[in-house]
Amino acid sequence: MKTVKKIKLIFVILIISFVVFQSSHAQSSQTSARSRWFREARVGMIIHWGLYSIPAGIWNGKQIPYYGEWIKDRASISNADYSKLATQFNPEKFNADEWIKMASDAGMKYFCFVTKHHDGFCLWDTKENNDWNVIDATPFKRDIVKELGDACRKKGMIYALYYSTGLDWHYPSTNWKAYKPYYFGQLKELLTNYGKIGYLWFDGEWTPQWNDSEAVELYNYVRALDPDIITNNPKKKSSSTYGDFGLDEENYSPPDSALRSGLWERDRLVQFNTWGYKSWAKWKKSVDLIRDMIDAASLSMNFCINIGPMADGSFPPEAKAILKDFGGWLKVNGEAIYNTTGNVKNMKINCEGRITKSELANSIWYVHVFNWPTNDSSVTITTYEPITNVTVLDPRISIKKPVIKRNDGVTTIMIYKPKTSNSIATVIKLQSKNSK
Ligand code: JFZ
Repeated sequence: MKTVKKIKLIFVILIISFVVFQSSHAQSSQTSARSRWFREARVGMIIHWGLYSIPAGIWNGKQIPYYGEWIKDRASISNADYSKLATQFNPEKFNADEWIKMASDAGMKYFCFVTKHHDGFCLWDTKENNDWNVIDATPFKRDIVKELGDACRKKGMIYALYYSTGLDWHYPSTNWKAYKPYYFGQLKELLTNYGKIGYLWFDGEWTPQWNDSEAVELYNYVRALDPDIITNNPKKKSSSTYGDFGLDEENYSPPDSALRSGLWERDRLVQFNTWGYKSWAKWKKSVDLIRDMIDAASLSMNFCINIGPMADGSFPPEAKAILKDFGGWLKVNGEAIYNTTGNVKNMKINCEGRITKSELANSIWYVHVFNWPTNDSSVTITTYEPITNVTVLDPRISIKKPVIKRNDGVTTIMIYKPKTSNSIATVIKLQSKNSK
């Protein structure tokens, strides 16, 4: 009898811990081993590239508004006309190693590729269809998902994948019964044939055919294929309450209050109002994008920059220039972004800027000064921390000896504006006696 009771008890404990584990995985992802690479990496790149990169925002001579990758929908292009794009897809300048080198030189630690967008076109050698993928339908006939994965591994870059789960205009996701085995089969290919995948990004969960039970089944299916993988929230991507991280996607940002808990990735465009390349869309300024990245880090969020390469497989020159600026800034100041957290309380600055804190060592903070105060030209930092050491990360910028005062447990640090400062952000490193 006793052993029966014991067995029963063990069973109950097992069931309870299973339920607790299931419901708490979103919270635990903030500290779990699975998400460690994500928390350390802080910055990545995502690529939107496919058949839609050929018209690049123009159809029948007209500029088509909204996202370039939505052109089939926004210009009401027939299936027959859209399919013709596949016969033209022959990006002779595509070189996976060059793309990954550009990402790496820009300071990016992970690389996410859109394997299948809403047009349903597959950029890998899928066996789930024989007419709507890069091998069977284009003259190019190269497995792009594989080439990029190999290039990432050579460079030590983490490889991540985007897959439009809830929306497919080619194999209609509205016919759920038929579509489900199709996309489950495709996810199996992507997660088993292409080496280790850092994260999987689901999309289309905002469509009417998508529901919560599909999302839960999908998440469990993917975790069974790869127990280490992390994913965005498959129920609602602008939330971090399910799955492993939420997305602060440009144009669909969650409210600030939502960003205070959970893991997050902020995604930003380099061209206005498009992810896929558009020949006529305006470009953003590097300074705004880099400050957006710093702001994300100051909120403990990752930052992922979106690039839409051109139809020939090359990056637009404007994108290259932006990436060069990221690389230049991160090369000197990366210490203040990688392996840091944000949400620093107990520290205030009197100018426009942000604060991050090292996760590698105790008691090291980074103050990112955007604009120096114009009135008295000195940055003042007040904190409870017993700061003793103040330096600038950029060796080309020299500051006068800062004034450090400590009164009633409050440290006040005054730093005079240097002759030359970084026009994006000058990073000041603060250390206390407790730093190690
Ligand atoms: C989606 C895609 O539609 C878009 O093309 C791009 O791939 C981006 C990364 O993700 O964007 C959204 C996001 C949210 C909604 C619509 C499109 N929404 O809530 O309606």
